Amino acid sequence: MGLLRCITVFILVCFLSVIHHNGVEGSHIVYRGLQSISTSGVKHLHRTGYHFQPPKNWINEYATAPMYYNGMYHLFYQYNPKGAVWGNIVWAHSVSADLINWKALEPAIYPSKFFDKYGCWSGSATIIPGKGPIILYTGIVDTQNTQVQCYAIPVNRSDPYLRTWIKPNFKNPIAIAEKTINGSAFRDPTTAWLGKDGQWRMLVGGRNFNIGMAHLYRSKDFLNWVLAENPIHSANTGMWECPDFYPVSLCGKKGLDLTSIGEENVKHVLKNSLDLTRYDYYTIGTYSSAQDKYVPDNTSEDGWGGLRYDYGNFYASKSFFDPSKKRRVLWGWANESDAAQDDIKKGWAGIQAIPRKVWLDSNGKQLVQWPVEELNSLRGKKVKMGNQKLQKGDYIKVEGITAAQADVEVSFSFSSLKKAEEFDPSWKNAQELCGKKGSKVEGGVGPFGLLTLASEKLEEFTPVFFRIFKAPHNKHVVLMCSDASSSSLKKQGLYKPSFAGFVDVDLADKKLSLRSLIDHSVVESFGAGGKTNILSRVYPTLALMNKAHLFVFNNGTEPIQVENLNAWSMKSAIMN
Ligand code: DQQ
Repeated sequence: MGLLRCITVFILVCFLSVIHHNGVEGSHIVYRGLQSISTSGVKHLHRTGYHFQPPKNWINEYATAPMYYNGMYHLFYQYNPKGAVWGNIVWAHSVSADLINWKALEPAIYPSKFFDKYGCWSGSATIIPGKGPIILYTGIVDTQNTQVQCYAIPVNRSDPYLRTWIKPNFKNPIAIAEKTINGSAFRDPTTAWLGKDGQWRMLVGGRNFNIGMAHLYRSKDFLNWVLAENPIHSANTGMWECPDFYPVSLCGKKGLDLTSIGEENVKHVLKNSLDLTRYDYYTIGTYSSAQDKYVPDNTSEDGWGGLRYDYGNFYASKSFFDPSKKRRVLWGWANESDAAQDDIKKGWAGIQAIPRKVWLDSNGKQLVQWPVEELNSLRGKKVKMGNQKLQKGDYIKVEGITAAQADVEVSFSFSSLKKAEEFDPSWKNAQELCGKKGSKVEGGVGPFGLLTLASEKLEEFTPVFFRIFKAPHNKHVVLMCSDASSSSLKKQGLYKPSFAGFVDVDLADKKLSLRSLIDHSVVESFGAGGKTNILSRVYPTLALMNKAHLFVFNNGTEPIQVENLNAWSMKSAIMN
């Protein structure tokens, strides 16, 4: 990192830390005057067809306590029943048999006790062998946002929907901030795991000055919890929200449940949602159960330059083990990129990314994600394109599907990398690079990819594309972009970033693949089989419904071959 960039980042960290040191820390922007303005009518314009959303109002952390129990998937999410901005938070609850079609139930957890009078914030579910599920969540006890950890249990665990939850008075709250802990930065308990020593363990996100951390608690009975002397891990990154800690198998895509934590033949993943950047970062590393310590591998950087689940709009995610398909499933929340006033007008805010299966890449250095297979049940009419050459400047329309609500899988190939542009090693920041070298800036190998949500005459479009650079020692750098800068003619109040990430992929076969899930105001893309993923929120004004189009394009001098493209119109899911 250049000296100037280091200084800028340092100043930014200090500035943001100062804001966060005012004693009351909440993480979401609070619009007191707006949070209880009830919705006068829901605008359907940019609502999604198959990405989860409730009928109206604000959601965040859709994936608070995801779980599979007795044949049903449960989703609880942070919800404002009174308005379209953050506030009045309760745990809304939906259930599904397939992770795609959802039935809304009444809120499961809402303020009702002295320990959660001012809010029921995020948490997790743990299924206790022989006893059933228990939810751990953060209660807000006062107007200073003082946070404590609480528990709730279902009234009737043989109810397939687990509709009603209670918070027993006995031992609730189970953890309050001790003197060493900052009580307004102490939240989001993880799923607990049972150690080989017979003790349960859970993590709670926290911050001490600028050090983000995952506090470790132990319990013999799930009711009496004792703070361990040291956090399981910490780093100089600012507050850690919604930590998630789980084992991954060293070979294959099979998921593991938390009983494998601490085993020798597995790796461990620690994910933190960094409040200062509002992105989800993870490291891959080793956990020693003897010391109760997690240490990231030296290939996994801790902090703002580290690996991200998604290089777009994806935050406060949570994973769970799905025993029915022996997989780990990851959920993330995608906030709006428009202004709070827009959200009030449209009567809703926040969607959920498509649930993703997650596993360790064969290189052992990163995770790979892919939409759960159940999504394919929504695929309708299919069109294909194959052996289509794209010369520099070609834009070829993919006809015959509903391009505003579609699933596209494409594999591109090229015959040589000779024309790739030189990579300047000072280009550390993919998003900055994509901002400079957008889809229209001519390159050598790339930019090539998909033009999603495009209007007929290309006044609006969201390109998802690759650009390949030549690096020293015969290596190549692959940049993947999802660029919202031309996504909408609307000028005011929209955040239109050139989201981007580098893709660690072997180009020996001279091929790159891409999948994009397009859904009216979201383009969720998976590069190189899910190695680098980017979700963008966009608000077209022209590229709407049947006026939206899909293209393949190439703006590099090296011709690109569309080897195989399959695109499907997507049916709408049953959504709450
Ligand atoms: N949102 C919740 C908190 C969490 C934050 C409150 C993350 O529990 O830390 O709605 O966005």
